[in-house]
Amino acid sequence: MPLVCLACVACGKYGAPAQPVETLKSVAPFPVGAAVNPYLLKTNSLYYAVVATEYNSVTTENVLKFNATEPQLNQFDFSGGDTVLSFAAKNHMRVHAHNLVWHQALPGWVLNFSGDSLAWENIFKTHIQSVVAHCKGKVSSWDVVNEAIRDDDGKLRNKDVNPGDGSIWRQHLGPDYIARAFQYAHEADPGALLFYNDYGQEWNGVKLDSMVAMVNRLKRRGIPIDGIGMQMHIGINTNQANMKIAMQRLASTGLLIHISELDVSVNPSGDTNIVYNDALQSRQADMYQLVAQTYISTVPKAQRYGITTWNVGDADSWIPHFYHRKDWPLPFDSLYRKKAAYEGYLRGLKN
Ligand code: 9MR
Repeated sequence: MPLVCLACVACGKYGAPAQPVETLKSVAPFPVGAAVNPYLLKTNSLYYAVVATEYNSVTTENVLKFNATEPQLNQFDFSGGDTVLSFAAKNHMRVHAHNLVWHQALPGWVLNFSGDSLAWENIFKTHIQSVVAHCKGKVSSWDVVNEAIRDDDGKLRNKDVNPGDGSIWRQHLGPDYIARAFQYAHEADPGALLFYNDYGQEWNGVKLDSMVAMVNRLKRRGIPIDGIGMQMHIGINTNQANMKIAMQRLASTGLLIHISELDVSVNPSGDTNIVYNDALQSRQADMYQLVAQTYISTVPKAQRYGITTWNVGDADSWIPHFYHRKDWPLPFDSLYRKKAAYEGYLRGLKN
């Protein structure tokens, strides 16, 4: 028998349980999530452990998008989505599903589809209702319509008007396609919370005004919309005052507010010689802290749907690939170790 100091036993030092370690979800007064992908959940145990330990909400990054779920007309594929849904169920996590209607991530058959407005309405409604029905009972919420508003004038994207990044849905279904998307989704799963999700609210006042007006119109008409996703793909120089104004304006609709795709770029200008030094890491930590604090101080408690980062570790981020630049936008590094950004985020969530 080992020699044991009785005083230590009495004071709890000997064999005392380790102090509970703080995690994002243990300190946050609302759900905290990350966009995840099934490939990493299956192949990387570090990734799996970090997601399961730190978060209590997940968003499906790509696997419930149109091109993944209906790659051919009326042929549905939920393999990737089901992996994420069962991971979440096993770990008692909320699932925010993303997304039903977007002008991107469309399969070739939709882009090449030809038919009258009735035929277009049919593929639109069938897609929404099949995907929502499949996930019914396993997801809490949906991004029903994603990024429908233009950056330059706040009008609806329309492939007729801006072919490069216009919406094929607005082109073929008319401006009220947004309201109908919410109605179709609600019919298929009346229990799911339904969100409009977009980016740029913190830097684009025209777009912010247009978004607030749009959701207020939908609400007045009794369209089943429950929340707004504020993506917040921001950078270390993002303007604090504008961020707060955007949260205030969105919250003034009375809807739930989800910071839905947060990441903080440290290299927005694409400097090829950039070094991710202590100064940059600390500015990034401050920005993560500020976002969490601003959300807490600005969005009323009952309207806080939570904060979700877009991916988990720097190596998974969409930013370096999409912008062809070096960047480290997330709270975890490429080996899923906590960064200064994580500590800043934690501080902000504790606020
Ligand atoms: O992170 C996603 C990336 O892996 C995909 O290639 C891309 C196209 O489907 O979409 C990215 O996620 C986007 C999200 O769905 C909507 N808001 C912007 C996100 C970053 O581009």
